[in-house]
Amino acid sequence: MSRLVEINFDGIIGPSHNYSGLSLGNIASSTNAGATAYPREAALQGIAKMRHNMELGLAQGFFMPLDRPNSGWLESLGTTIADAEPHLRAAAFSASSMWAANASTVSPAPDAPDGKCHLTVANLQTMPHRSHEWPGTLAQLQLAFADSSHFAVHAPVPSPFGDEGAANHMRLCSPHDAPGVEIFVYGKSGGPFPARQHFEASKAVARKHGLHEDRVIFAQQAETAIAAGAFHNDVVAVANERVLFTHEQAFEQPAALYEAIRDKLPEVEIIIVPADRVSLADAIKSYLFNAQLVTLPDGAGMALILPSEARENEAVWGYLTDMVAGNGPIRRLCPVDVRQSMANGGGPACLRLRVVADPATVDERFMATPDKLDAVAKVVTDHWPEAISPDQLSGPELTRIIGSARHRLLVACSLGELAD
Ligand code: SUG
Repeated sequence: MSRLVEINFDGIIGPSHNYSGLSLGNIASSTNAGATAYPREAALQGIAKMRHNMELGLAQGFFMPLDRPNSGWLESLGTTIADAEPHLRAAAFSASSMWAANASTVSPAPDAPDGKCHLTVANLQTMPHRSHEWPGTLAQLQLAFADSSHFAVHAPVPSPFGDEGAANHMRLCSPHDAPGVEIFVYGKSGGPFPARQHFEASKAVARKHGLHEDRVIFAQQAETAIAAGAFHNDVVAVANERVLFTHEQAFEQPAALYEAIRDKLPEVEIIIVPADRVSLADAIKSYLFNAQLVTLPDGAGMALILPSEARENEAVWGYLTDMVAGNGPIRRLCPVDVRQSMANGGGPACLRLRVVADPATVDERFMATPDKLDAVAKVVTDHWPEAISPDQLSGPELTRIIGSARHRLLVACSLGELAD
């Protein structure tokens, strides 16, 4: 019998993690440009988050870091790691596939007429350093979800329509294994910053997944939110089962969106955080909405797995503690330390891709167990570079260390076939 649960697949933070300031409109990335990064510490923080969530009783999977620097991509641009201009070299080294929320858009089986879980790999074409992720990500999705009686993995939406995956997609349902309402959030303009998710890409994904138009909503991201640094919608809103937790200023036309949701899912609970309690600036700085909103087992309600930065912001923590003291669906706050990722604009929710599926239908090499996480942590501890500053990226020795570290991880996880 099939048992559909939400599985969180975290991107293991790769050995080339660094701060090159590559993402215009992502305030943390720009602010920390040039700083020294600590890949080993970063990956161990990510592993600790996975362990934390497993201890809560949640299903956990992971994806391997991609092969970096991507010399094939540089070759297609007529250059090499040694000769590339610094901005291209940095783009080739980026460990950005750690943010698995941008790997793909997922429509679980109960939403699709063919009864399969559909995944479209995101093209991420707005940012050069992310635009070359998709072939490596697609290879992993095709392995992890190879069982074609349960999954359909789709190629990316073509250019010029930027698609950033699940970071701009929310699913409301009650509970996970019931048919859901899928909300595709796109951007039109972000003032000085790019709007990364194109409306045409959102519509294409919904069509490719075969979703019925009655169960789909398209909503525009607020221009002011993008301009304030919400480069993805998951920086200002998160949904889980029948709960939408959102900042008041996340959407261009919030009232129309809430009405459309209530119309399609009357049992929805919309928790709107007002700007006079938490400003957009505080929401973006603390990443309070980039929490994993999860349903705890055994009827214990929902929990927010938050970045520890949210606890350090008085306005944010004040709001959250008042909220959990009330009688709402969110019962628990769990801060986790993912500071290394946060300094590049990636919170707990960015680091994971949610897939509602029966874990028995997923290639078990991608499913986490405590023992496997011990083995992953050992490879990281022994082989991930301790520190990388962007001016070190040109050295051949660093390229060798990063390549061999990743290779050891693939071997430890029996995923040698992803070697290139
Ligand atoms: O695409 N940062 C990522 C962060 C992605 C966060 N994901 C979600 N919100 N789901 C980005 O902007 C920074 C890389 C650098 O500057 O070195 C970066 O790519």
